[in-house]
Amino acid sequence: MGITLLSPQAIALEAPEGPVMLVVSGKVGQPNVGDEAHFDRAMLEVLVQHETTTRTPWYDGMTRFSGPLGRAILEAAGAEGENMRVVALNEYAATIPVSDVEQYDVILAMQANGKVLRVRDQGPLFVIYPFDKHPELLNEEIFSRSVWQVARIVVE
Ligand SMILES: Nc1nc2c(c(=O)[nH]1)N[C@H]1C(S)=C(S)[C@@H](COP(=O)(O)O)O[C@H]1N2
Ligand SMILES: [Mo]
Repeated sequence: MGITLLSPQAIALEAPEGPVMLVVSGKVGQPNVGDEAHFDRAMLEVLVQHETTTRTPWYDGMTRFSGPLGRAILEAAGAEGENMRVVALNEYAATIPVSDVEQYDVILAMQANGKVLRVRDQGPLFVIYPFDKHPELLNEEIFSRSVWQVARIVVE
């Protein structure tokens, strides 16, 4: 099933000014550095944000995560694809179907309980699914898509 996320009105993506936190490559229709879309922290902060308060296998008790919606990142990059290959700093990678971010409010969390996620606490970006709202997500397949220390997304 082909999915089009690029709207004709999409605003051109400006080049990053600060350190690059996320590189989106592959099927990117809205590149800002070569054929890739690079995002610094400020650029990620102006995308549509979402808060997810949930239990996870990685933190004790309920944790409030916040960050841009996965679909907002894809839209900003003008991404058109079926899958996202999400790659961590340590090269761990998982494939997330684009349908997941359309169906669920999946975020790339930049903060947990109001504190910026540093690399040492699984930042700078942590894929967080809304587990508490959708208990069907509590399974090993979705856990394996819950990539922390995200550095890159390849849209395929
Ligand atoms: N960056 C990174 N994210 C990752 C992983 C990893 O090794 N590195 N492991 C994944 C897998 S396979 C699972 S099941 C969950 C839970 O991993 P844990 O049981 O080691 O906490 O995190 C996922 N996210
Ligand atoms: Mo896993």
